[in-house]
Amino acid sequence: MPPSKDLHAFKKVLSASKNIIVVAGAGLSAASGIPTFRGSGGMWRKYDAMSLATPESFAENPSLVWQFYHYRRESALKASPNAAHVALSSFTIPKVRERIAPGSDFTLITQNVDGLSPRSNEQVFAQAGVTVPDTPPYLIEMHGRLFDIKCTQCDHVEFDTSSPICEALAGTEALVEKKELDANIPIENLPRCRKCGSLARPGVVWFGEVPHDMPVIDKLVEKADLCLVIGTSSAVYPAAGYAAEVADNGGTVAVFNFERTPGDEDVDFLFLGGCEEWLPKALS
Ligand code: BJW
Ligand code: ZN
Repeated sequence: MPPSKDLHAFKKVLSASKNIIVVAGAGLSAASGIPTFRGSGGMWRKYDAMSLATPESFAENPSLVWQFYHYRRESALKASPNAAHVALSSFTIPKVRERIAPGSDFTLITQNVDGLSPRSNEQVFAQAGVTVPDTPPYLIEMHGRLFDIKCTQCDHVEFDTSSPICEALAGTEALVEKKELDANIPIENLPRCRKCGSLARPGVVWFGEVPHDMPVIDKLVEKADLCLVIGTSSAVYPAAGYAAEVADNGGTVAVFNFERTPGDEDVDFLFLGGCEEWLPKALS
C-alpha cells in the first residue's frame, strides 16, 4: 500500500503514540536560509564533502576546512529558527504535548549542527515560561555543533559563538561564496585551544567519526512507536537507518520532505512539501 497523506489519520496515530522520536536533517533549516548538503542547491554540489568533512582533510589542510566552517558559522549566526523549528519546540513542552499526545515522551534527534533547534527551544520555552525536564533528552545534536571548538590534542571543547572565531578568518566567507577557498592561513593564526594552546577544530562529526550520544539514541530508537523523518535525504548512516528500525519493531514512520527519498515507498505517512508548512499543522 502506498504511504498515506491523510493528516487527520496521522494525528490520530500521533495522539496514541507514547515514545515519539524525530530524525531531522538539513531540510529542517532550509526555510531559515541554510543550504542543504545534497540535491539542487546543496553544498556538496559545489564542494567536495570528502575534502571538507573528514578528519583526514582537516589534518591535510586545516586552513581550507576552517574557512568552510567559518562561513557556515557566520551563515548560521545570521539565520533565525523557522516555523518547523518552532513547531518542534512547542511540541517538546510537556503541557503542550499532553493535549496532542497524552502521556508521551519526545526526543528530537537532529543531524544539524547549525544551533537553530536549541535557539528555537530557548525562545519558545522562555515565551511559555517553562523549564522542560531533561529526561528523556528532548534534543540530541548527533553530528555536533558548529559553535563547539574542540582541541585536536587535549579534546577540550568550548562553546563559542564569536564572530569571527579568529581574526585570520574574518571576511573569508566571501571567498567561500565565490568558491575561492584560500588554503594559506598559517596554522598558528587558526583557532586555538584555550586550555593547552594547540590547534582547535570545529566540534562537528565528520565522516568516519562516531556520532554523539549513540547509546542514548540506540535506546530511544529501540523504544520508539512513532518516528518522524524530517528534511533528511536519508543518505548518511547511522541516522538513515533509524526509521527502518522503528518500522521493523512495529512502529509507525512518517516522512516530511520536499521530495521522495530512499525507502519512503514503505513508510506509513508521506507529507511532500516544506516541513515549515506541514509541521505547524501536524504537531498542533
Ligand atoms: C526539505 C526542505 C524543506 C529541503 N522541508 N524537506 C553504511 C552503513 C553505515 C555507515 C556507513 C555505510 N557506508 C558508509 C558509512 C559511514 C558514513 C556514511 O553514512 N556514509 C554515507 C555517505 C554512506 N557515516 C559516518 O561516517 C558516520 N559515522 C559512523 O557511521 O560511525 C560509525 C559508528 C556509528 C555508530 C556507532 C558506532 C560507530 C558519521 C557521519 C557524519 C556526517 N557528517 C556530516 C557533516 C557534519 C558537519 C557539517 O555540517 O559540515 O553531516 S555530512 C552531512 O550529511 C551532515 C548532515 O548531518 C548529513 C546528513 O545530511 P542531511 O541532513 O540528510 O541533508 P541532505 O542535504 O542530504 O538532505 C536534505 C533533505 O532535505 C533533502 O532530502 C531535501 O529534499 C529536503 N528538504 N528543503 C522538507 N523545506
Ligand atoms: Zn587543548
